[in-house]
Amino acid sequence: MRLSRYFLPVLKENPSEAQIVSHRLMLRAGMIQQSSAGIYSWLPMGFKVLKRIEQIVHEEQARAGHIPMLMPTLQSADLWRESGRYEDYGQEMLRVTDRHDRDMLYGPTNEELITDIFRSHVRSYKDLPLTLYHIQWKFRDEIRPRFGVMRGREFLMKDGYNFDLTKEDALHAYNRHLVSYLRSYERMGLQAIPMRADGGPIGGDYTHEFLVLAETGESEVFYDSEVTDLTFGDREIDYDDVAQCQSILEEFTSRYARTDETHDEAAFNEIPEARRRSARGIEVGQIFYFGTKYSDAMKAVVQGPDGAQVPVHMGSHGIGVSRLLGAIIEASHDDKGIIWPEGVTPFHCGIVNLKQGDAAADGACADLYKALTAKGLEPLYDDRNERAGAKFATMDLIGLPWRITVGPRGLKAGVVELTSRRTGESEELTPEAAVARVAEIYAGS
Ligand code: P5A
Repeated sequence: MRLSRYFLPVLKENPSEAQIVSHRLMLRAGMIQQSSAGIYSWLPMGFKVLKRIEQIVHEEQARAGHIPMLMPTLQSADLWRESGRYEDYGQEMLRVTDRHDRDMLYGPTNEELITDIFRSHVRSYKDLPLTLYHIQWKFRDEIRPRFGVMRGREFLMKDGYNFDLTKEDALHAYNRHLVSYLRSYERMGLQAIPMRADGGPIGGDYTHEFLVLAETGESEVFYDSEVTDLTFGDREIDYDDVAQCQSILEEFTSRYARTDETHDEAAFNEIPEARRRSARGIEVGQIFYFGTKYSDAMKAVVQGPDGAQVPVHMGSHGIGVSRLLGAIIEASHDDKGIIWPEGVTPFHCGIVNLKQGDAAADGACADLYKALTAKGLEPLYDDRNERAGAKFATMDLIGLPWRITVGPRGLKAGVVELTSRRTGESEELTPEAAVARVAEIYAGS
């Protein structure tokens, strides 16, 4: 993409409504625009990152054997009356009436709708296990929408639902989700720690939230500092291997790590004092096992191996896709702007032309652009007639992890400059070597 032809409405001033750095930077970098309280338009740069995050989620769900689909945003109130949640959900649910006076709602989550789909089609235990998921907009009429996309009213969620014959099978589905989420967050450059939590309006008492530690986080958390040493890394996972998934769950959840809702002071005090931590975190996902809560209420039964009709065991599993942009920026920025992890960056590399209009510089930039594109990379070429300082400031603000700077002086010596946004370190390389370096950095991601 050439910047002169893109739509990147960066703001020079700090927007006064933004209280935390991620919100401020998303507005300044022209990623989002508020349309009303807690509801945002996703401008091209923000939209691009949102899609990168969705892509990672899809890839990791596919590995786990979970099946993508799409359910609507508007749902009939009748299904929610069946489960009993229509009244229980309270004012967070946005209720609407259609022209025939039918009660509808903008889905805050989809347990009822998916259970209805399941019971319409699945009759036998032989069709289990089954895990379906989608990535769809949700609406929760939060009392205090704030911090930009962190606590929105309309927000994008990945929500998955497992259907299993037995509790044991459903717990394996739970473990699969835990493993696939750990992998997903790591690919996004985040450490998200699973912590024992509360079931809230979704239900069930076996649930973990995934928290990214950050001072601006809304959740209060308590943990053993050893949990921060755990990384998932590059392990081979067989998602059908029950014992392997269980051992990963144990590895990541056996140490004390809880949100304030389930915090147990006595258990916490058993950790050696030097390892006790209380901090704040951003909840970027949550997984639940709630047994037959919905299948009992909505009569989602299958014929078991002995011929009897049994309610299925279920769980639901969510990732806060739009919230993740805020969480990633909270975890990765400096005073000049965003620093995107390679896994989610909107463009792989910036190209800054120090002397637009200079034939050699223009030609070298065009060649770099072509060569990077040929390697399957997406560069953002700042071809505007701006001072070098302004171009660097924009690149630093929008946070592309790598920048190639091209100027007539360097070109005379046959080199361009490759700079890391994270470390600020630069290297002089031939244009060919710079392309090869950038391609190598992204290989495999
Ligand atoms: C799990 C999937 C559920 O709704 N039902 C389907 C279960 N879980 S949850 O924890 O309530 O939500 C899942 C994730 O969605 C994000 N989230 C939000 N993001 C932005 N703004 C909000 N107002 C908001 N509310 C929830 C969180 O990341 C949460 O973990």
